[in-house]
Amino acid sequence: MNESSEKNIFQRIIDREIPADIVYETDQVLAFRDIQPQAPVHLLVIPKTPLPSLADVDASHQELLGRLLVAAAELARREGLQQGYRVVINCGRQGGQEVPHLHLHLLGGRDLSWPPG
Ligand code: DGP
Repeated sequence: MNESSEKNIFQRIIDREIPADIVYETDQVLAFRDIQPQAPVHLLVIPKTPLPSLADVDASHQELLGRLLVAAAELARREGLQQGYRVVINCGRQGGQEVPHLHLHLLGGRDLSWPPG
């Protein structure tokens, strides 16, 4: 298996090996539109550094996690989500996480029900 085939799909987006509709980028954070949107606005906000899931986070990631949330809030403003939105982190198999690279879902543009299924 070569290095490229071992990468998860989000790492390949970070490395520009596959295309994505990128809407935000800093030195540490990338955001792009979800390929299977569950709402009129559905963005994924990810760290550029490899970090499989929230379960792998420790105190050394505190600043990075703050940056991800600040990016989500900024993007919600940019996307016109003044009426509200939801930020979701799926963690692990039972949490519904499919891609093993930490990501925040930013969902908005419609009424969102609670609790999730
Ligand atoms: P999760 O279940 O929390 O791991 O969500 C993964 C999300 O990633 C899911 O909503 C679909 C999205 N996704 C999967 N593959 C791609 C891709 O190649 N490009 C983009 N833009 N999104 C993807």
